Amino acid sequence: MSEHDKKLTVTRRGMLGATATGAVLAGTGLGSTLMTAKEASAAANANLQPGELDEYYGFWSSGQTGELRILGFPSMRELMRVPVFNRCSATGWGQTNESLKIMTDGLLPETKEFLAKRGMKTYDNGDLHHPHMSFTDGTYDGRYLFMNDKANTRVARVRCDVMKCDKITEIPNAKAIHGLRPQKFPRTGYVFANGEDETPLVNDGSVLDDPSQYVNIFTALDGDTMEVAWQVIVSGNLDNTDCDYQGKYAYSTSYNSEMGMNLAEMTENELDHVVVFNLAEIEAGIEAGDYQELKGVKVLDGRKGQNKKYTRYIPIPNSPHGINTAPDGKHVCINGKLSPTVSIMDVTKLDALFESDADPRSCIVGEPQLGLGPLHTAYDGQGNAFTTLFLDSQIVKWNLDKAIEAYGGADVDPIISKVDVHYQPGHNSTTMGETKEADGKWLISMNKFSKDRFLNTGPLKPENEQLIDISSNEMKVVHDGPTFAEPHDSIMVRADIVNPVNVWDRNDVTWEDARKQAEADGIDLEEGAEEPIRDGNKVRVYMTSQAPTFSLEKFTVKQGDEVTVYITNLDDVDDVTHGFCLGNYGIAMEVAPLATASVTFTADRPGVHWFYCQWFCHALHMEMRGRMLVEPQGA
Ligand code: K7E
Ligand code: CUA
Repeated sequence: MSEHDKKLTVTRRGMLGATATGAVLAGTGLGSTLMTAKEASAAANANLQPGELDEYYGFWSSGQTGELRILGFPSMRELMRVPVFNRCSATGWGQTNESLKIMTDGLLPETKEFLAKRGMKTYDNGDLHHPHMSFTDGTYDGRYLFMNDKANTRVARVRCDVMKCDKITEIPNAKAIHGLRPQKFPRTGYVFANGEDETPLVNDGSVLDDPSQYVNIFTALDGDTMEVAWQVIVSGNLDNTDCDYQGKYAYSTSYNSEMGMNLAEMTENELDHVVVFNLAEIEAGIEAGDYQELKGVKVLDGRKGQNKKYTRYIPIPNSPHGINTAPDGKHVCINGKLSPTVSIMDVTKLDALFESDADPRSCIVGEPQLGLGPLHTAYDGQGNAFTTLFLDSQIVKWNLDKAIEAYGGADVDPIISKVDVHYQPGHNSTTMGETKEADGKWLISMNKFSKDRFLNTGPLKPENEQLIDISSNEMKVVHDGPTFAEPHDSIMVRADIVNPVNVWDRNDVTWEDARKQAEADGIDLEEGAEEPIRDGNKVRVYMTSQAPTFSLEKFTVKQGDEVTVYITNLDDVDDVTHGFCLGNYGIAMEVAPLATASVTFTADRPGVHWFYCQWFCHALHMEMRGRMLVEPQGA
């Protein structure tokens, strides 16, 4: 591209940005399409040239699609989809033995029984809202990503070295895990997870339509083992959660302190609350035996009115939603949703609530009115906050210190600027914004509706994630990015923190079971076997793959055999993934470089069945195929 063409591209993109912000700029006389040099350079940075790499990884939820997505920032190119709670046709997630082990190991026994009756091994849907990375000393450490499943009450972990899910834990006692955050300091550590829906503590049918006996549960998992560390019973449901930079407190919003069962009851009170959890007191309570054990978990009672030192309830105007700790390590913004305010909590004032029973509102040091429908707040690391206004379809940039001064009576306006977004933003996030290394470069507004922003796709339309340049006081929308069902939250992580491998380590634990079985059969996974190993009606087929062949061009089994196919990909080359797709058997899986993958099925269709490599790997990829010969029963 010539310098001249580059300039044209930049200018055109700049004009689009100016159009998007037109409504705000119009009133200020700044609604011109002329760009300053600084504006042009910011817009140019968002428009990567072919082959250029992004500066940030974006880790994206996918809502009811149930997967994790990886995007590049600022280009907003979608780079990868990582199946987690969903069934994936491309990778075999939810079908391979390796993925089924991860998806079933952490299920409760009662769930396994329930699913077995429906002929299922695991759930095949999920609702993934909140992906967050593990921390060490207040910033991302590139080890893991953690995420919730609101649909089926689970928490999952993705390994950042291979970008695959390695643990899924179903949370007992709680219902509908929603808000989720990893401990920031000293490290993760705990993963905090909110139960959104209230149910009887023992939900076995003995209590039904008696909401006075329903409770909500706050859960802390151990991020290293993914086992539940402890739970706390609370009053009111739990929405979003976050924690401090000191390792002392976690806190959750509750939009239904009334414990109402319908809309009118749920929104009755003027004030709901934030529940603050005192981690040291909870650990001491466990040490002292002040808990009941329920489904193998130590459950403490932190309900309102218990006056135990595990929790405090801070009244917050009507139905707060997002809760976000600022990179200054001191302030926490609680977003009012039905109230036009954001409440600023000072974490250094929390000790007093627990030690001296001070007025719970004494930790609130600011409560600016920002606009209609504040849902989530992000930060630039320079003392400013960015709050989504769902009803106003705007992002508001405001200053924390000024809001605190105004609360103290000073005549200052904390609002710096507003920008229109399209339309109805929920979450927003900034580059490194939920760490102490927030760098104030970019903001993503995750808008629930796109309406007219893209070509019409029928009644179901994409969401619209808008990239906003926040390097100056005047926010500029520079890119529209359509997304499918239905991201809620995202994080943007500096690329140097995330360093995935190119090929698997042959000693990886993922195929430990396959390795053990091969050893028992006297087979080397890396060599495969020439004939299937028969063990009653169980048949094990060991193959290797190396572009463009499988080590077996055919194998023979009997109708009714339970067949397990193990494939080890010997290609030690980055980006040479093979696959195994068995036609008309509904079987397909990915076999990544130097990985082993396996799948088990019953060979109940006699005849000739071709299998083929379904990941394009070589000029002779079409030729990479073979036959499964199934002898009819009685033959
Ligand atoms: Cu994080 Cu959408 Cu689940 Cu707010 S929630 S928008
Ligand atoms: Cu191997 Cu395509």
